[in-house]
This record gives sequence, C-alpha cells and structure tokens, in this order.
Amino acid sequence: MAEIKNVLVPDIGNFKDVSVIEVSVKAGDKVSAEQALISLETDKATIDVPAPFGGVVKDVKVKVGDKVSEGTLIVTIEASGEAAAQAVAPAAVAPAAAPAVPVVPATPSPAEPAAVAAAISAAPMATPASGSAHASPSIRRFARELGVNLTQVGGSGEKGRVTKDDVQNFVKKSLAQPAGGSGLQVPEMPAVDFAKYGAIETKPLSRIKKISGANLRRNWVTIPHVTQFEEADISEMEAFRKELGLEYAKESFKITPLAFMLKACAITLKHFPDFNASLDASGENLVLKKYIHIGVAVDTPDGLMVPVIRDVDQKGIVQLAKELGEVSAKAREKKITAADMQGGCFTISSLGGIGGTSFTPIINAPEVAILGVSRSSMKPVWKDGEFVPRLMLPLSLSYDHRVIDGAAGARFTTYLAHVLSDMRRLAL
Ligand code: CAO
Repeated sequence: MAEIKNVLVPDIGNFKDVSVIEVSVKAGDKVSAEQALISLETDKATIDVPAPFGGVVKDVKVKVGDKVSEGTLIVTIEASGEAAAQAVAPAAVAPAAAPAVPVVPATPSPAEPAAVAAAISAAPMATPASGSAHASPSIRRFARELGVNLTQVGGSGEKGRVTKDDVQNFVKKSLAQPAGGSGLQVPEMPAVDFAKYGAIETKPLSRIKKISGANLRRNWVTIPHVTQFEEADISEMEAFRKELGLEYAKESFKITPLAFMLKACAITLKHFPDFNASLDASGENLVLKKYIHIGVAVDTPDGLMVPVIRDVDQKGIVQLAKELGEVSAKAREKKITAADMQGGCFTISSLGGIGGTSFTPIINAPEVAILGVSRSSMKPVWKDGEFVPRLMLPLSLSYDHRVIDGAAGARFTTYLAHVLSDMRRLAL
C-alpha cells in the first residue's frame, strides 16, 4: 500500500540555516527518484536536494526564503509500488557522508577566472559563458536539456539568479523569432577527421578561451561592427614619454604609450558621450555613463583578460602607468578578480608592443566601441612643402553601428588623433 514518507534535508556538510532559493515541486506533482525538490544556497555553493525515491508530492513544508539545516522536513511524498517497498526509514535522508547532492560554486573564487568571462572580450573580445551564469544545478540541467546557453538568459530571481521561468521564456522568445532573425542560426561546423590527412595532436582550449570564445562569437554575430582607421602623429608625445621615463626610471612601473592612450581616450569619450554608453536591455535606449572606466586587454599565457581602470579622466599619466603595470601583472599572475573586470565603458586593445599596422577589434559588449592600437613607426609626412619624418601611431576604432554613425566614428578618431598629437590637450 502507498505510504507517506518524510523527506528531510540531507547531510550538507557543516552548513546550518541555509536559505531555500528555489522550490521546484508542489503538492500533487509526480516526482521520480533523484529529481530536484528544492535548491539551497550557502555563501559558498548552490545545492539541489533530490527526491530519494519516486512518488507523488503530498505536501511541501518549505518556501523560498526559509532557512533549513540537516534534518529539516521539506516535503512529504506518497511513495508507491517498488519505491514504497524499498524506501528506508520515514526520515529518508540523503547519505550520511558528503553530498549525493550536486554542489555548484555560487560565486567563482577570485583566483578562478570564471567571472573573467565578464571581462574577456577585446579584439578579440568577450563576456560570460554558461559557467558564470547564476543558477541552481536543476536549472542548469534544465537549460542543458533544452540546449540553452544560460549566459544569454537574463536572471529575474534574487541576485540575478536565472529561474525556470526565465529559461522557458527565453526558449519561447527564441522560437518566436523569424528564422535567421537573430543572425545566430548558422549551420553547424562539420566534424573533420584531420588525422586522415597526417599526424595531429589535440590540445584542449584554456578555460579562459572557452569562456571568451562564446562571448566573442555572440558579440561578433549580433553587433553590426564598422572599423574606422586613423593615424596619430605622436612625435611630441613620444619625446615627452621618454623624458618622463628617465624621471621615473627607478620606479617599478614603466611609462608606456598606453598610459597616454588611456588619458587621450578619456578626454575624447567626454567629448563624444555616445561612445561612453550602452544600449539598455530593450535596445531602444542609450544609457549614457557619467563615469569613465576603461578596460585594457591584457595578453596572458591562458588567454585574454580585460581588467578595468576606473575614473581614468580623474587620473594623471603617471598614476595611470602605475595602475596599468599593476593590473597587467595581476592578470598574468591569475590574481585578477571578477570585480576588477566589471563596469568598463570602453576598451583599449593595444598590440603596439608586438607589431602590426592595423586590426579590427571586436566590441566588448555591452560597450559600443573599442580602440585597437598598433605599432607606431616613422613615416614621411608632407608638411609645409616638404616631407618630414614623424612618428605615426595607427588606430583602429570598431563601433556599434546601431548606436554610432559613420560620421561620428570618423569624428571620434580624428579628435583622438588630435589630442594625441597635441600634448597640451591631455592636460585639459
Ligand atoms: N608603438 C610602438 N611601441 C609600443 C607601442 C606602440 N603602439 N605600445 C607599446 N610599445 C612599446 C612600449 O613602449 C615598450 O617598449 P620598451 O620595452 O622599449 O619600453 C614595449 O612596446 C612593450 O610594451 P608593453 O606591452 O610592456 O606595455 P604596454 O603598456 O604597451 O601594454 C599591455 C600593456 C598589458 C596592454 C600589453 O602588455 C599587452 O598585453 N598587450 C596585448 C594585448 C592584446 O593581446 N590585445 C589584443 C586583444 S585581441 O586578441
């Protein structure tokens, strides 16, 4: 005969008074063994409590926001048939030892660059992949079953958590879009057996590359990019930089051209506020930012990271050079935190220390523009009836054409080149 059994919170380690963040069942629901009943969140992890056996839920004893500990009664289930016969003691708790329950880190640890995702973008540039979405294991499983990338789903739950409704609405919206409407419905890449043609070696992509790849792809496919090229005469700037370099030779940081670029971009962004902005979620409004935080793409052995330098407009060249040295060292030593990479308004991707004449950087959404900087070189420039040698810096500005018109793009780079070529403007 059917028997009503209690399901208690199992052994969840040393956690006590843990918040219920999701209740996945209601009275009358038929559940199978291992199906998630509720989700709990500690300050370190999100935990699903699964049904220890199948049956019909008779009563749910907890609600979202309740605090529970090991042994708290969460639901009663009418176990039937085989399940009833097999079910152990009424207090059918999970195994004594550590979790049969899946545990997922609630927030990535600073050393682990899951949230790095948020930053990795530049010119290759990007944002978060599934790993960094805030969702319980049951929702992750649900999203996986439907083939939904959780990072593309806006979370309406507490602290931006993605709920089951969010996933369902995302799927409904996607299905309602006309074929090709999002530009994302591209044919799958065919699998190729490369070994057929010669010797190969397979090397896994780094975690950062995997995370950034999804974002790069999204930004590249969904944002209409235009890249505007320009050259700035930095002869005077370079002479001044060298002078400063001698003055600060004993410091632990270098005064590189990038510090000047940061300052010049901040001045230019102030002059062209639409570049210091983001489209809101509806895509119908431009959010203008009153602060100027600029991300800098840093090349690390594991991939690209984009730490953000804050309030660039309020800092001097030396301070910016110092912070640049600090953040790039932090990124390369894998000490960068998610917070260090959030809140950027604009990004600079400088390949000038390496070489090249120009490139087309990918916008770091939700920003609307990114500046690529290539290597400066001496060029003959026609001036006052003769060719004179000048140090020219190539600039490549990619912008979101939904927000910025071609004329504005050209005005921005012209102004930026002007600021860089006239040192006095950096002081304004
Ligand atoms: N033209 C000519 N020389 C340049 C230059 C430029 N535009 N920019 C930098 N240099 C010089 C510097 O003056 C320095 O010269 P010295 O060694 O003689 O002093 C040298 O190149 C190396 O500079 P740096 O790379 O150490 O410093 P930086 O401030 O220019 O850059 C950082 C810092 C973190 C941006 C850089 O190290 C880096 O990681 N760059 C790669 C970013 C990247 O990968 N972007 C692409 C993203 S898309 O995939």
